[in-house]
Amino acid sequence: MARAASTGRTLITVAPTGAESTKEDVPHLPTTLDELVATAKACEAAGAGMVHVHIRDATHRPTLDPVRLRDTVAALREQTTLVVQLSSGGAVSDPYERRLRVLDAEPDACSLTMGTVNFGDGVFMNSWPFIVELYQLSQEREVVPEFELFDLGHVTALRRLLDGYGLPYGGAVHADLVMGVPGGMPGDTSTLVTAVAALPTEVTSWSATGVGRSTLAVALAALSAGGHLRVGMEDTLTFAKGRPVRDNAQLVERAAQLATLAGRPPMTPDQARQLLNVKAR
Ligand code: KMH
Ligand code: ZN
Repeated sequence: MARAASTGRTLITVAPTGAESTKEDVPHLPTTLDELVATAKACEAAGAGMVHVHIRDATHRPTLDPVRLRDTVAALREQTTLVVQLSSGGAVSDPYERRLRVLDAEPDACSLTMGTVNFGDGVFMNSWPFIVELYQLSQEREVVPEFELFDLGHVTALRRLLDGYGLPYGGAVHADLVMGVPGGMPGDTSTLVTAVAALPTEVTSWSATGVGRSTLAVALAALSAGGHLRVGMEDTLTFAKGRPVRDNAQLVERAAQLATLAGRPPMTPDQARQLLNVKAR
């Protein structure tokens, strides 16, 4: 069923900010560049190998401003050794043209969502032509995509993409199951097992993310099935029932403990680079 993690180690990706929570509601959400870098450093120390980045503007609102994106990539490269993955998803309101321009910032990796999904009260649009254009751009710019799969149909779309357009830059195929989004696949063990069994054989590694209350259930299921983990305040703001998340490092620390308990301790950023075969920049 599940592909075993070949390295014997777990890639922990931290998604510290996202585009959905507001600074007003969550004052400790890292929204400034200084806050983002500080959280990235703490998460690296706690066991993260990659950071999935959404940025905010001066008023803490989500933005895909090209200059800010470049500055963010530069600052994260300077102050951490994490693999830097920029979100190409942005916020549900971001137009395709701006999402494509994310690659101008020359990150190590980018997210690439494999289909449209209802996203709470909004719709996260990813038409087939857009997916293909973003994929071909990632190949051209030598940026490693992480295929975000919010639903089982997105797994089918990944099969179609690889058949039609070949392997990503670097040749490794990394997918992330994003589970528990209202409108996407549920975050539970049986769904994870089904989705993993359906992954194309070209997939060389996969991780899972449980949104909201499904965080722990999905992390435990992923570890038992040989997968990697994504955690962070983009995905959950509750550490345990009635206990808000302290910060991103707290979520990474717990993921690292679970991974260690599962016999596959966290991999270093360098090992993450090898796993994903990112370009040396
Ligand atoms: N903020 C969501 C609408 C991604 O980063 O690529 C999209 C998202 C996925 O978070
Ligand atoms: Zn994201």
